[in-house]
Amino acid sequence: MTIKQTQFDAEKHSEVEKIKVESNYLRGTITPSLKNPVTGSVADDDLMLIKFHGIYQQDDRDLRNERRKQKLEPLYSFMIRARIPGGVASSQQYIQMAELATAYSSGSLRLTTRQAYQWHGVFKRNLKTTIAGINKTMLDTIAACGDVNRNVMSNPLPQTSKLHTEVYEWSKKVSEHLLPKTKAYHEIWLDGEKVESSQEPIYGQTYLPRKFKIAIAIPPYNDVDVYANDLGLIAIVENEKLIGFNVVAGGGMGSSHGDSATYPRIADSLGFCTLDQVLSVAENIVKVQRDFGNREVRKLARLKYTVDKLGFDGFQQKLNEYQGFALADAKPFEFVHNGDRYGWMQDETGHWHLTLYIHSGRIVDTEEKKLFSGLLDIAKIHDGQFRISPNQNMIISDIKAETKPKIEALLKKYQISIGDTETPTRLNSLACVAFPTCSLAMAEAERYLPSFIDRFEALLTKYSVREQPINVRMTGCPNGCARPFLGEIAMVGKAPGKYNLYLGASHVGNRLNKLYRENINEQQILDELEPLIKDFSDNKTEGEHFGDFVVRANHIKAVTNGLDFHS
Ligand code: SRM
Ligand code: SF4
Repeated sequence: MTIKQTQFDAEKHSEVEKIKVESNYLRGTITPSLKNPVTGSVADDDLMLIKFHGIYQQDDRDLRNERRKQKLEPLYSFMIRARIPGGVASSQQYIQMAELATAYSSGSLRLTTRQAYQWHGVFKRNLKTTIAGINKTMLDTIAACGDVNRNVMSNPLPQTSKLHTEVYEWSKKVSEHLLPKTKAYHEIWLDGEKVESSQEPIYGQTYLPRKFKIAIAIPPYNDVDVYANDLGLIAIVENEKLIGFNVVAGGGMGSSHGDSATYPRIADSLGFCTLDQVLSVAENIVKVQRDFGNREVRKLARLKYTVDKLGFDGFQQKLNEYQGFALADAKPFEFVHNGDRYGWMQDETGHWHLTLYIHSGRIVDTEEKKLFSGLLDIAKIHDGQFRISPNQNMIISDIKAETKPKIEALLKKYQISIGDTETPTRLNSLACVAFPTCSLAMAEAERYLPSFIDRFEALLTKYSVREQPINVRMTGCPNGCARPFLGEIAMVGKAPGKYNLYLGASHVGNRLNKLYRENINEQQILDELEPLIKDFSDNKTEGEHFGDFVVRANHIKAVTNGLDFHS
């Protein structure tokens, strides 16, 4: 079959498509923008292009009004995101990343819900040095953002070293395979040799219509929230050997308040692929999206909308045509939850792994706790890895038996939690960044979640269900960065102090939740939750989770398909 790749259409396509096509493969005017001393920002068109290089321009929203009053431009700075497939870094790399945070950013490292590191608050004058520093650690920021495939997630699986290594290698292979091939990144940030033109064999000049995300899960753990991805791979293991992956496609969380054309969606099952088919399947799903995704309206441009536009059968047929083969039937598997497993664990090689609870992934020193310094000291005596979990936590992994007591002593010294003092609900809670750095935030999330959980825990205690693990997720807007629509309870920001309350996702991450109450404040949320928690306490069946209970007890309708999310 001959594939006719989408060409830019100035009449129909959005402004962003024009910027991409005129950028000479993502170069734009980024270099002159960086040199312009008059402003702390970059030129308008470059705002979009720097995302492909792993960078977002932001401003401190806490200071916006004050600076406006003083007739100053906003306090611009940049957020840098590393591409780090599977979230795995060596101790040495961790040390170097922490040093960059101290030297050039606001002094914290932020672990993301997609297993990446973020540096916030980097000023324009320090951007090149910071990116060069990240590259010196043998990591990079290419395609950490932008209309391309992003960081490929994989289960950090501390229980078995062999399977983790095998699956992690796949996350690297898929990530490398789908990387943009333009030399713009090396030219701009690393002073690489100038190349006149570039080729993008997979993406073409206009790249993808929108971001694209891939995650690999290893059942029974769905900690990557595989169904929230454009492409999900579910590892199938037989006789302790990885034989291939079940393929799911068309997942995503983002939506806009009040716009029912947008909706979160759970990925559909396409079948099973063998290991030698993986790269072809990933590449061809990307190509179908490249050619059939919506390039006119960006908020309808994710693969999930392409799948619904073509219809599931139509999408599958296109994919078969592009890849030249059909997938086999999906293999059986089971997920048990989508959270992390905290504390110490020993693998089959005798090495230890420690999962630490990091509130919202923020590694920072505060008056109360020196988490940043503590992890840095641990990295200095540990010669294994640091793995980020898909839930913003840190796994110190491959710890030798003789290093374990030394790490334990440092944890004690710095009072770092191994997840044995918090409630299961706090451990299962997630919040996105939101204020003060996120330009799209409508309400607080990371800074507010801990105090909300304090009050929610009081409710759980009152009704004797404090030990129940309930997934609570909070975001500052409906873009869904903490995957709120897969929370058994979710609060999605509507306005300062006001949230939409969603209920009824499954505990294993394979069913969406649904809007329960709109635009309410903390007290109203707790008042709404109290009778439900009481009912849960009185009437739950053995082993039943809160999300399943509220559906069974008819408090909320189950959402089996993204198209039903608003109905
Ligand atoms: Fe996100 C945009 C933070 C995971 C859906 N996300 C943003 C931006 C960059 C705001 C912006 O565009 O200006 C946020 C920067 C805040 C800051 O100051 O750091 C932001 N997203 C994050 C992170 C850091 C949240 C976190 O607390 O960890 C996560 C970084 C992941 C990474 O390492 O790559 C993050 N974002 C997600 C996820 C979860 C996931 O992928 O598993 C989602 C939902 C899944 C999905 O994509 O459907 C998500 N982010 C979005 C969207 C909505 C996309 C859509 O389809 O509509 C936006 C807005 C956009 O793209 O226009 C967005
Ligand atoms: Fe920002 Fe909204 Fe994402 Fe939160 S969910 S980080 S507020 S874009």
